[in-house]
Amino acid sequence: MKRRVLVNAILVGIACIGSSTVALSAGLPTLAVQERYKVGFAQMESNNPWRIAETKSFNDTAESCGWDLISTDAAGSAAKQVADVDSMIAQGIDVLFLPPREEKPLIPAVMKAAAAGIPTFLIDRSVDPAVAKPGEHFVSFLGSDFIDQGRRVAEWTLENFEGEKGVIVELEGTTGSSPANDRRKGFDDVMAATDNMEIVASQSGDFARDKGRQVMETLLQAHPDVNIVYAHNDEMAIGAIQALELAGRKPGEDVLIVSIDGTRDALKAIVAGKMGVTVESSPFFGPLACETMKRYAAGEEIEHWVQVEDRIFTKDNAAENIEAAY
Ligand code: GYE
Repeated sequence: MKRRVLVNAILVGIACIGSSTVALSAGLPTLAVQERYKVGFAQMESNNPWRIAETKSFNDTAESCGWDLISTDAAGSAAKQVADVDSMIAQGIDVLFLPPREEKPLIPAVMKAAAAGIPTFLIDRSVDPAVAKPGEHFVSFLGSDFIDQGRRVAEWTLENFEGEKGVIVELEGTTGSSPANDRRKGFDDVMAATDNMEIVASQSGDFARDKGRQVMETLLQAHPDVNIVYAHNDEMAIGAIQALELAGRKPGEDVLIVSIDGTRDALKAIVAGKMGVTVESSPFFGPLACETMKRYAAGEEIEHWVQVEDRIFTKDNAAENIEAAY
């Protein structure tokens, strides 16, 4: 950490002298060191606290990083997100920060930005790596290890579930998105190798609270014996808690709720004893995006995956983290 800060200070120093350096990776467009950058941030939707916190993080970083920020909101439509990127390219952005809603439909946006010579950083979600490649079509993916998040939730569940046989309902994120694909894989692989655990239903709640509640209501009819709910994010976990309570169940007592993100509502639910665990997935990408962009402009070769480290929140530390949560 310390070393990174030092390296950055030196790089910022180079930037101040005004030298324009060339990126080391072949095939990628270069980014001149400038005082101000015209930056595009193409957000996918704003229907949950995670997305709102992420957008705020970019807005809050803009001034100190010298960004003239063009932000859009695709309102949950991959097609609109592609169109938003198109329009940013037409407006002549220097850099693109893109959280691709889904892995495949956003490939055209990445390819068009690459063809237009605009360095692109994928933020918080990735695209299909078989088609669009870091170091070639985009600079880097900045984000968490979603397989590991799913695995950590599964391992915590195995250690803390007190029943004899786990009857698991899984609420998946947005179909075709990298966190939904990988959080499912990480969790399911652990459970598949465990005798007393069965995933009886797995369905998408689109990472949204309302959808999570509706899907849980339906799945509860078919699987009244459910005693573990794994949600791919906290918003769906909160929706599931609502559905369970409405049906007279007691989340935290007769159903163990486990999830990912670390939102304020989830931490409160842990403190209230309704939720067991949430593995962190931080939305505060602004400062990391700034730092990585500046390293790139200074000619440093950027790792293809700038990996974010995630904490884990349980009853042991939820209360003390509520205030800093979103
Ligand atoms: O977990 C979820 C959001 O892509 C990591 O997207 C992100 C996920 C996050 O909608 O809450």
